[in-house]
Amino acid sequence: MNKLRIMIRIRLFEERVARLKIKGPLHSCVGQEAVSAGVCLALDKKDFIIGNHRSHGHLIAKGSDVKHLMSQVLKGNGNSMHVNDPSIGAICSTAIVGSGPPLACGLAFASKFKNDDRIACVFLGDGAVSEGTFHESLNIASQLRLPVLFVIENNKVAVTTVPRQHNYHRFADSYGISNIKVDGQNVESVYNASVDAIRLIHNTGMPFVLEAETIRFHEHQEGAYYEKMKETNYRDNKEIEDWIENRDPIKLYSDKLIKGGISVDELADIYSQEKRLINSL
Ligand SMILES: Cc1ncc(C[n+]2csc(CCOP(=O)(O)OP(=O)(O)O)c2C)c(N)n1
Repeated sequence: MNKLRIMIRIRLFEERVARLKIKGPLHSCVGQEAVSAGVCLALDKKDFIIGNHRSHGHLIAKGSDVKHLMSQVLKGNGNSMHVNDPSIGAICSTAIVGSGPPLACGLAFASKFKNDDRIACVFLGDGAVSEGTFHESLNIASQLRLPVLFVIENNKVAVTTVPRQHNYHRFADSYGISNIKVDGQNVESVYNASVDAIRLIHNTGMPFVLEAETIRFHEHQEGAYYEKMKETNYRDNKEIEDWIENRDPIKLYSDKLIKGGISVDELADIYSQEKRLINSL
């Protein structure tokens, strides 16, 4: 139930900020909620997360107060891309594509040095995998045996660039790092894989690469300029519609809960509570 509540909270938060038309770039994670929820619920409160330009969901799932998050987003001028909340281990989000992995290595190194058993989890897009910093970070994390969980949110597109690779997690093989690819629309799959990955990191001291195949329902950024990109058909718009209809992580998990005996009213209650929370911001 917690997984559902978090995904709904993220969705409603993203829809609300989109309506506010804030100054500066706003990258929505609508469609990708199951990755944030599945990974962050598997992490410990004391573990670190490093975000990127699309990180509202990461912070919400790690337990950040939505009021605190909204106040950062409303500062405009790109603050949505630099949200943080050290009280829940969200040390920073950084908009320079590929800059998160080295920071995660630094945090993991500090944690190892202090022997305080904290994992550093970094969220990166498939675009960031093409940056040298990702590969350097895998190399150093492997060489120094750093407790880093690299989470690749493969939404199959970097702005309008559609890359040729499909299995980014396999890069980890070259560095002797265990890895897995999961269905990023299935919150339970993401959660279970994350629990296993985190256990392995603790048991072996080695990093782990988890790739979650997902999709962004919105355009790269909110706003009319990016909406127009749809017309270029840089990605298959029919496929996106199909995913929205059939691969929505919230719908998929709600259906599963209902099949498992949870009543529609109980789910509606969660939705109403979350709606009240987000509307109060
Ligand atoms: C080093 C660098 N190059 C280019 C950009 C411009 N930029 C911002 S987001 C983005 C796409 C990143 O794609 P991906 O990592 O797949 O994340 P997604 O936006 O799909 O979540 C680009 C190219 C940047 N911020 N930093």
